[in-house]
Amino acid sequence: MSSPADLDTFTIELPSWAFGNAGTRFKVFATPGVPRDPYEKISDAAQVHRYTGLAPRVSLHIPWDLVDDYDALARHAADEGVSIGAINSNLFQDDDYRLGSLANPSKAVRDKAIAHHAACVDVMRATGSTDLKLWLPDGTNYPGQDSIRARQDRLADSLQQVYALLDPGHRLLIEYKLFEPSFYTMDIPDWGTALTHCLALGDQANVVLDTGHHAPSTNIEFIVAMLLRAGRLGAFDFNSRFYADDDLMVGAADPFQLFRILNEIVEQDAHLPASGVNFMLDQCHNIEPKIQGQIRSVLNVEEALAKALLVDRAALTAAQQEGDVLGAHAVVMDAYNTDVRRSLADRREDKGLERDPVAAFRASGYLDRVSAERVGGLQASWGA
Ligand code: AOS
Ligand code: ZN
Ligand code: ZN
Repeated sequence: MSSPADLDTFTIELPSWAFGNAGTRFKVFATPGVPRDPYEKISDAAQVHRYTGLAPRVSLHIPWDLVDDYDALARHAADEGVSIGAINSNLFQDDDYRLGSLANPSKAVRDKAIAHHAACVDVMRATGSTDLKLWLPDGTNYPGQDSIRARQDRLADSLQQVYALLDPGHRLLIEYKLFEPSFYTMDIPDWGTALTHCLALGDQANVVLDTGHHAPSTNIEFIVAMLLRAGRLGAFDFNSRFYADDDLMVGAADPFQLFRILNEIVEQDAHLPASGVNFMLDQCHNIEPKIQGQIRSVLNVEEALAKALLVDRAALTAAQQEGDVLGAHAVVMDAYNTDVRRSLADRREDKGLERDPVAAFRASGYLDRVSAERVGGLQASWGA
């Protein structure tokens, strides 16, 4: 049975790329104090954990976070009080991938993409990461450009080779996306395709649900319920969208949707660490301050979870059994409409954290210090 005390074990993973300069294809705005290397990205991420107590892991992206010595990077993370989370591969920034990577018609290109994952698994071994995260940008732009079926066959074969690279205890997390960068077909456009590949691969393969990767009005909580039922919801990429893959702060565009998602999570006890669901953020902060944007996002997820934990499950089940449509709906809405901000601030205070993490970070002087120290900070490398 879920309880508000479950908040104690809930954690959120931060993306290293949230801390670098990001933007759209129109403009990348430079921000004072952005990290100059992966070490500084981890230091910034550690600030989010320091003020929220909620974000003890950082996802890396290879090659954006390339360093000579991953043991040293993992030690730096530990010194900062965090650890390395998922390792994200990159299949979208190489000229060889014009016609795709793991589904490319050319075996040589597919082999190159598979070899990149072998390098990512080496990073996992060096950093103690257990999740290899694969977002496949492959697809086609025009009917007839390539065979949809042949691409799936090549993809299945390549994925098997990537899966074979994993150690016991490693997981392959496969992320789907409706469109972009390909606009006619994506080779993994939806949860059905991702799940089909995961089921063929084996128990170590799970689906990643990025909240921005669906058609408008898709019922995402339904997908959450189905993937949990199948035991294959490996992770979230949380963010907000108004239109498509906007990568805005989670909980900003539609806090009610975030609550509905977490309500399904709590119903199946998937908020508990034993579920293995990795609650990650996949966001970019193009115009707002980045560390504060991450703090705000982490708090938004915690707030939605706190409300979902308030749902009176016994009353809800009783109302559902009795066919009391409005009664059941009221149980859920009562929880959503509860203001949990004060009780979460009280919890933070009890744990020795500041009541208002954003204000505390702003007052800390960290940003002024790093802005003076860091000159020539990094771009996130990609605005999505
Ligand atoms: C792309 O649209 C996906 O959301 C990816 O998860 C991610 O943003 C990218 O791979 C950065 O690592
Ligand atoms: Zn994503
Ligand atoms: Zn995305």
